[in-house]
Amino acid sequence: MSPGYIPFHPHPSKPAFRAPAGTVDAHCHVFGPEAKFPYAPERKYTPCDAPKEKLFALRDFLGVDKNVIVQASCHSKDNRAMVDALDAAGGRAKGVAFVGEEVGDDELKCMDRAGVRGVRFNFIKRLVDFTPREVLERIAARVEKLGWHVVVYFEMQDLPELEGFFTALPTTVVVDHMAVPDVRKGVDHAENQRFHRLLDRQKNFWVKVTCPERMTVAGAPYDDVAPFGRALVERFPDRVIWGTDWPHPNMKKEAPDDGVLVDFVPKIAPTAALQQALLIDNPMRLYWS
Ligand code: 0GY
Repeated sequence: MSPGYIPFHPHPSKPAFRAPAGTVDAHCHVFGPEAKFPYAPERKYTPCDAPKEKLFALRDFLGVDKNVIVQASCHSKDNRAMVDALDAAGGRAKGVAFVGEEVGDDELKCMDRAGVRGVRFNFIKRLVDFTPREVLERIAARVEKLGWHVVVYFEMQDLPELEGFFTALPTTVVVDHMAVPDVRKGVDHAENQRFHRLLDRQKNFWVKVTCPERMTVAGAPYDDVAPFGRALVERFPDRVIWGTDWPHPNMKKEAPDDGVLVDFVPKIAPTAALQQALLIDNPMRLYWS
């Protein structure tokens, strides 16, 4: 297990960009508190406690209206902290769960009532143990009946091996973190263009333009990542969503300033129409309709 963690930024800056009313932070997490919601024994890192109260305070500070709370690997299949946050959010949060095929139909229905709208399949080897594809296919078939989608987390160099599995999924598929490109290779690199072609062909695929802080080589304010986000937003304006990734689990060097992450938005969505789609219309369609 990863020995340490970087706690989230204690004093994020007030963003210069004013998020339009109704903005959704469509990728963030809650962790613990450990005393109430212990971390999973099989976790690969231990995060700092990042309870719902802190998330809601950050939401208000950044001028964001709603959250999509995504289950991260450190809580594994125990979705209680996430569901507890949905229950407390007064309709202002939806969720994405992590489940195994042993999950009961009653539990799925219960999570649906709480506001869960998707499951996450994580293909990052440093974060999770391997799950056979047939198991994931059976889970996808079950959640499809609830009208949920599948969020996939993988790194771009693994796309050739995963693409066939992804395109066979019966649900909407939401790709985490721009498919984690290697930004040193550039937007026009064959790997990134292959990902764009996949989105072109597969109208059921969406993408989160999130986590520049995980991909950057140059550091904040992430100008080396902006061209990747902007290319996606301009080419697929009605299938992109944005989020902070607070509390930034498993970051090894420094905690990003969430205000700077909000200020990344106009760099990737330069017009009011693109911002409206990215921050409000698209996430509302995917999570609240
Ligand atoms: C993220 C990124 C990470 C962690 C997780 O499930 C997770 O533990 O998602 C990561 O370490 O890249 O999406 O927040």
